[in-house]
Amino acid sequence: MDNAIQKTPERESFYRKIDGENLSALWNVMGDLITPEPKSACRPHLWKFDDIRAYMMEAGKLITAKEAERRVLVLENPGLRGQSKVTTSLYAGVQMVMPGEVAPAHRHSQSALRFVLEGEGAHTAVDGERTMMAPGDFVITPSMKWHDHGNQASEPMFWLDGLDIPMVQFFDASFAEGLEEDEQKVTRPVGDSFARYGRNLLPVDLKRTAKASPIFNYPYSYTREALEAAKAHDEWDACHGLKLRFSNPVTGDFAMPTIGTFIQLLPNGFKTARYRSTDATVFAPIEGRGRSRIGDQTFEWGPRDLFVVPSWQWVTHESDEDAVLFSFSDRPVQQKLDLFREDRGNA
Ligand code: 1HN
Repeated sequence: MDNAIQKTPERESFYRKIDGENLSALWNVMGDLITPEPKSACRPHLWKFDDIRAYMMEAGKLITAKEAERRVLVLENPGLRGQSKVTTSLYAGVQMVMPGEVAPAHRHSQSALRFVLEGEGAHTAVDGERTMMAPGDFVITPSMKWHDHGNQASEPMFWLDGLDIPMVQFFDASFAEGLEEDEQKVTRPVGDSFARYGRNLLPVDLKRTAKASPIFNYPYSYTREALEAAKAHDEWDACHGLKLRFSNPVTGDFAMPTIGTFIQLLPNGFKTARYRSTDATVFAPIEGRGRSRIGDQTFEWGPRDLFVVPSWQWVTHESDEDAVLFSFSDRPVQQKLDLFREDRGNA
């Protein structure tokens, strides 16, 4: 499918003629449409958290969370500039909420995840319930659920936002609205959904149609415990170290319908075997240091740095200390559409 079609004056004049009729010849573009392997404009890249943090503090002097609605610096993939995309299908940004600030309530079709990077004691409210946030916590905001953020603590709070914005854009399916008040009414106590759904118990006749997990904060303390328990048994995978997937306790599926989220432990000195998959992935180390080789580039990372691995590029990770990496991708969507592929090299 790579053969370039010869040009002749007759053909060129034909193309010009049909162009005026909003028609084009498939045989000139087929090779770009149907590639033998994924070809992506998305490029590997790493953002240092310290740099982003400094720019965010500067932004904090320029605009309030309220005026901005969300004070976020968007992670723009260098191969996809101007499109607010970290990968072809996903959006990512770093958000800051200063003490005393509120990011006002709104809701939209796009699903969001938060992965807390720094700070303690700020909260997010989702669908009438507040949750306090701490570093390493993974929080979800399902499609069309009201959400607002606030910080009544004394430190600025930083987190990574991941949204399915480019997917919703692709389907032209975006709806959004704001609320009159800055904060939505709290109707349930803090910790309610985790107490109900985070204990391996479900209401006997539960009939849930929502696709997102009823748990909206997966606290890092529990996540870390799960990793540590598995670590005690040396359950190392050659490509991933020890990798877990956040799940919806009702369905066993991913926690969110459009975004897959993962947490992985790489023990001190571990070097993974090469791996590639069709789901371009955003990584957020939260503990430890190391480096990742993506294609022919090497990226050194430490806690809170953010990096992106494009679709179908070989990746290896290496850690200098016990390292914990959060990551997210569009894997749930690709799997449901029978598009997901992975390649473990020879491992
Ligand atoms: C959003 O609602 C949040 O709720 C963050 O914190 C980033 C980017 C685009 C559209 C909506 C949030 C967002 C967003």
